Amino acid sequence: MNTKWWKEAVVYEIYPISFKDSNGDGIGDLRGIISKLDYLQNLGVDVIWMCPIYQSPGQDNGYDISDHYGIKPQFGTMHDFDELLKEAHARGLKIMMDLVLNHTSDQHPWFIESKSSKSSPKRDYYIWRDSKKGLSPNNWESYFGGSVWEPDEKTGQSYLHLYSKYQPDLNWQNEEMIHELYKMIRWWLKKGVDGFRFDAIAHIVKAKGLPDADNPKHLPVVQAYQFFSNLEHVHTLLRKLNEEVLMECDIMTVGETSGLGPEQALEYVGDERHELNMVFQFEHMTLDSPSTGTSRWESRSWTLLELKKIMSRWQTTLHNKGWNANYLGNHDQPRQVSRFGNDTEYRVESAKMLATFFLTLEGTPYIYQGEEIGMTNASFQQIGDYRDIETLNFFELAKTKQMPEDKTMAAIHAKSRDNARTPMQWDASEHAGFSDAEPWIKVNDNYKDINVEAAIQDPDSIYHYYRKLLALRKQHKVIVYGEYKLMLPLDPDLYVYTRTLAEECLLVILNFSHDTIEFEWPDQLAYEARELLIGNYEEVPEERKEGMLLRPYEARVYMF
Ligand code: TEU
Ligand code: CA
Repeated sequence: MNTKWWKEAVVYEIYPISFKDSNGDGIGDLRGIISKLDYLQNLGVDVIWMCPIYQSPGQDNGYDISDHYGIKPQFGTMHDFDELLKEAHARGLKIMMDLVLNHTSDQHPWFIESKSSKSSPKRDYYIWRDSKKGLSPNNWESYFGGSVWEPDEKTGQSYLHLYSKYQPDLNWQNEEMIHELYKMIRWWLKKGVDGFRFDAIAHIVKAKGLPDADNPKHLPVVQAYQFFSNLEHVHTLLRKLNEEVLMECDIMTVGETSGLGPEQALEYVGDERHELNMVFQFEHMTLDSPSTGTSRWESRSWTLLELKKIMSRWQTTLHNKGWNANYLGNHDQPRQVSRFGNDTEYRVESAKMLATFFLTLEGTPYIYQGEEIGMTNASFQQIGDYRDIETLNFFELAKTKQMPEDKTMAAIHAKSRDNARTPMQWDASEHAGFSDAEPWIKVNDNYKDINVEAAIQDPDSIYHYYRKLLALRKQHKVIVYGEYKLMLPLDPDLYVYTRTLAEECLLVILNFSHDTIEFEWPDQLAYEARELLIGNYEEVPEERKEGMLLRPYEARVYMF
């Protein structure tokens, strides 16, 4: 068993702009985070992953960096950052930074210089091409809608951007640029940060020649993920980054890698590869989209059988070879309880059930802010209440395609990234205790019922359930390292698995349905020796070996 501190850690993701405002401008900030460190310590997490707080025009809430060495004033100062690091460390909490290496802001001095002329020494830091007879250099579609190419009048060339046009992609064929990034990463390491999340790292390499994607329907732009995702050369670059910069430090790394399966993930996280500790996979995040190749804004209903299949493949393929990162939500995804649970009648039960799930899988769990109190999707009625650039671009594009507005809004309610970006709900006071002023984005209407203060006072709350789960994880190594085995693979309502480490065995039973479901105790597990470790219903009726009834969204973890 290859033990590591980052395997035993639980990560809490903070979206700084929406976490806690300390100075009454309606925007979350670093001093706000400092004021909540005790809260996080009490919850029992170990690492804070902080989404970008660098200098940025804020077109994509900080994922458009204009100075990697500076803090955006709305978040605070470098002094505040240093204090946050110190205060976190004093509480045994580690800080993981978000590194955006695929692109910068169009306001970054490198890009301003690159754009200034074809002969600029920094021209090659980005990806510039001539237009083809007034057309874009190729037909690739950007993640945020429209072409990946933005024409520039001054030099008559276009630059490539996989995300918004405010986020030009860096050219990883330029050694000088790469060395500038190394220098920057070393600078943060020297400050004592404990890890990095590598944003969109799967995309830093683009296919040679930037070829057009097949386009049988003659669309103006088409999805072309295969030309800029998980290409072989990414691995060489990551290994080099490790050799030259990361290797000596005992930090933790996680890469954001959409579009791969577990076998391919091993190329990033395999023990012998020396690339990343773990990656965020996206397979379970596409469960409720019709298929690859369709817009991520389309929805379909998903089944538990598919979820089991996907998660089981990741669990078994990586066991003893690499390491998983487990999450059900983040700042780019809808709220987990709204998406995979039930955010009305069984909100509390299903939020606890989902927590039981992703906190008892093999891998490092990532809790996204607000999940520990069961926060739900934003579901704003007016488009004017949305702030996310991807959502707003989609709305405009849908309009030009004459999509009926109710259909557009339904898609936004289901999938918008703003679902999970509303302010953290701290208490029942005005603006949910997030700020004294009107927040940058509306607070969810349900904050009077769903908030941290109420959750702390209620011993049966989701919050206290998370605390218990996190404490159990610290106590029992089997939860961290145990081998996963799926049981009842064909049961459409129950997700059941065991985790085994030497003599210790865990049985996890999760009812994903809103009905009461019968469960037969598996013969191979010693019923008599069982001990209920945790369950999400306060009272557990008399247990039975056969025909044990599991209530809606019930979760139980037994130990042998
Ligand atoms: O997200 C990137 C991201 O989600 C894509 O790489 C993904 O493949 C695609 O969206 C699938 O739908 C990161 C950040 O998490 C996000 O907030 C940023 O907007 C984005 O990068 C650009 O920096
Ligand atoms: Ca503020």
